Amino acid sequence: MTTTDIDFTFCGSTLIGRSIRSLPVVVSTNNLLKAEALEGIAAEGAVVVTDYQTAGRGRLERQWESPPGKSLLFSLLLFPGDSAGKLQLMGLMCSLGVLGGLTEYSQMTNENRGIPIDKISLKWPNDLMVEKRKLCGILSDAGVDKKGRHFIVVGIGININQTFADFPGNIKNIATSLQLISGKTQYRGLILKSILRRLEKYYQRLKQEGFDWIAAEWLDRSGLLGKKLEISDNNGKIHGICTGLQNDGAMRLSLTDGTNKTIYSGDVI
Ligand code: BT5
Repeated sequence: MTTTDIDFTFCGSTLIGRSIRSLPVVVSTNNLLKAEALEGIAAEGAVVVTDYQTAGRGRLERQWESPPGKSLLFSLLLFPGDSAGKLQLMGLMCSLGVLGGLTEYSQMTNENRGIPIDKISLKWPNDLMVEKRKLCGILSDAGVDKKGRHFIVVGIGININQTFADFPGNIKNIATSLQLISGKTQYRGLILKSILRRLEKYYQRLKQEGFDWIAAEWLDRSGLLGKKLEISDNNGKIHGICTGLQNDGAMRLSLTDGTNKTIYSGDVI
């Protein structure tokens, strides 16, 4: 499968995805768009999508692995105002956008796509999971361009048509794809458009209402409130019960010793 199965005609958005660039191969869509944003040569809402990344990145310089043509790998450029402290929220908003877009795509009427949407869950801070296997990862990078404008590049990697054989050994047991959960080949172009349309709605809402709804909506959709969580961060592992998210997206935990803790970054295990 190549980029030819991604139809990049207008996706119906006025901002997110009004300019979509499709490249067969790049180092990393985040690196490319961030470099352009720093130079001030990419417009708000610009999207770069590729078939293959030679050095796709996860958080903390981890690798994002994907064989050519099997995934949806894209980045988008946002100008959410002063971006200090907004990275986490943009990731949360985009994970809601991915879930909403996948839901819309799965309900397109002319064909049963076979995707069990109710099995897809949100994992803090911004993964989409199916039964403990990762379907989608999101990476947000912040910067300030030459004109002093704060920007955020959000990179999204979704496993679409991988079989187990396509995953390298180190992630075979922790990854899944839409094909694996549906038993069907899926259409990356349609999925991309559905996600961009959903992100457009969320981004317009953010521009009108501000940021405060994002964490609340994410928490509601995640079903994590009151759940026992184990989170690893720089200081080790922490166990606690989720008592909510702060408006900036940080996780609030009630620990077994009765104290409360706020976690700004880490991985739910
Ligand atoms: C992420 O990091 O999950 C963010 C991934 C973002 C990838 C997109 S693709 C487009 C854009 N351009 C980029 O260069 N990146 C973005 P993190 O939470 O740190 O998870 C990384 C970990 O996920 C790795 O250490 C592996 O364990 C695992 N992993 C790597 N590739 C995977 C895959 N295809 N599916 C599931 N898990 C994977």
